[in-house]
Amino acid sequence: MTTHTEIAQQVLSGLGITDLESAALAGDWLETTGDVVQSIDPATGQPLGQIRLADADDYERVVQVTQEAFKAWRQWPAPRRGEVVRTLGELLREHKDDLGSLVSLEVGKIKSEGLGEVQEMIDMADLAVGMSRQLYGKSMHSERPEHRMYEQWHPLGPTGIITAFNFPVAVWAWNAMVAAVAGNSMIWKPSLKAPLTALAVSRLACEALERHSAPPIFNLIMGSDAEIGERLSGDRRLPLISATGSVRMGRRVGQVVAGRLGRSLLELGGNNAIVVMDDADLDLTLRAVVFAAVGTAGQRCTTCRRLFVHRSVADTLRQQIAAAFSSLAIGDPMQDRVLVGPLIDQEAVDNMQKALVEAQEQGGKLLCGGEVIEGDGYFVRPALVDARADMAVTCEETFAPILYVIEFDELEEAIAAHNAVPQGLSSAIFTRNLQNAERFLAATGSDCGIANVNIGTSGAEIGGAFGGEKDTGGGREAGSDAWKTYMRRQTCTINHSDELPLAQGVEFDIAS
Ligand code: UN1
Repeated sequence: MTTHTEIAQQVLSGLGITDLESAALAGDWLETTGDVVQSIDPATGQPLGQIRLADADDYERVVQVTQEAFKAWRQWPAPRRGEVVRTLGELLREHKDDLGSLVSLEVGKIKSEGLGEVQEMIDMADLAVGMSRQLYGKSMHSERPEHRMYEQWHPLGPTGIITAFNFPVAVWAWNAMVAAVAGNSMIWKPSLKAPLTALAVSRLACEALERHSAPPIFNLIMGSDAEIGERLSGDRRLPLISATGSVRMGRRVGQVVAGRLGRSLLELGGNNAIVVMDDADLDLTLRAVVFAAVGTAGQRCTTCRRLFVHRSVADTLRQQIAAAFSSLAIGDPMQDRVLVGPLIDQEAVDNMQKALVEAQEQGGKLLCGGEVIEGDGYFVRPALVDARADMAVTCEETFAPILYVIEFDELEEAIAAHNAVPQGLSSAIFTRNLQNAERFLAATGSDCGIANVNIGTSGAEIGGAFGGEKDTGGGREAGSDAWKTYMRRQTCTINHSDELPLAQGVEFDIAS
């Protein structure tokens, strides 16, 4: 039988990556000089490969190449930039299966979700190609005669992209495809828990550039948050830093970038909830809740962590969810019928156990699951916990499959509890009643960036803007006008008269 490590190595060598230690990309692959880190397969605990991190000199070289590339790339017409992105999308289509396997092996999500992640990149490329012909500015009517006003959008500059392990490549694509058509060059700092996938995708990005003789706009640097993350955030040569990850990381990035008056785009933690009304279709609800709670082993920022259930249907739904949780196939994410793979590492397992202890100390009742599965890898059973909204642990994001069930009587009460957490990413209501649905979506309803009806909290499409409020950071990626964040806006006023009238009727005649 082929081992996971062998499959990973085959995928990488199929893409021409044999020397894994050249793990930075600055136009060409760069021999880095920092520490060596291993990429660990969370399903076996075994190494899949190793890479060498970048040090301060490597960082400097990557930034300089990225800066130079920007100077050339910003002069390419946007539709031509779109052609490069189209080629990248085609390469991703060609290598979808291999890349899907690599995602699955490196971060432990099931193969179908690994493939879904690559599809999300392809969708993003398609969206960005369309955008490359739609970077519209408006024209305005000037208050002054024979004057014309319009706004135009220019490329912003070299962009830093910091991504997390759980969507190791899709989130890069959300940023990179749009940043590229917007005319920016970029530096990607991937999670050190998923470096091989980042290498593989960067290899294809390089190939797309080579095919069009384009400047090296897609660059890569591997390093820790403390070392490379800090450098990127504080670097005035990078006008935009897009960061996806924990609230703690995002708060730091946001503060450092704000300190130099740069622009940041933050997509941070969620603590998403589903509200189930007494009139909900329970079969639909059950399927949606289980996917939202245990998909990607509860490690999506959109994972459903809190379930508000109307008291009249709570017993039924609780039993159905407990039965579904207990019969889930947990195991090797590359195997066909498995639905739940491992957590990313031992720390994630420990955090889950800690949250379960706290939940019980705070008065919650463990209804099923929560056990650590003995043997290799970081496998756990999804946990269902009877809880109350005032339990502190339900206000935190624990990146693991724990679902807190909270009963309610009135929708208003559920909405108030729903909104009473620091995070504001995704939310959903299950109901067949129009009034309930509309109340959830109204300005007084869900306070999240995403609000769904009869659909779970996870699995958003790239056509809609993605992101959330409060501690989630306020950023929006993907979606129709995402490109504006990656561009600078310029207002132009042109006087084609022989006079010089001033705005607001101001008189200033130097001849009088
Ligand atoms: C994330 O977990 O950071 O909506 C992103 C979803 C995916 C993206 C999740 N399309 O679940």
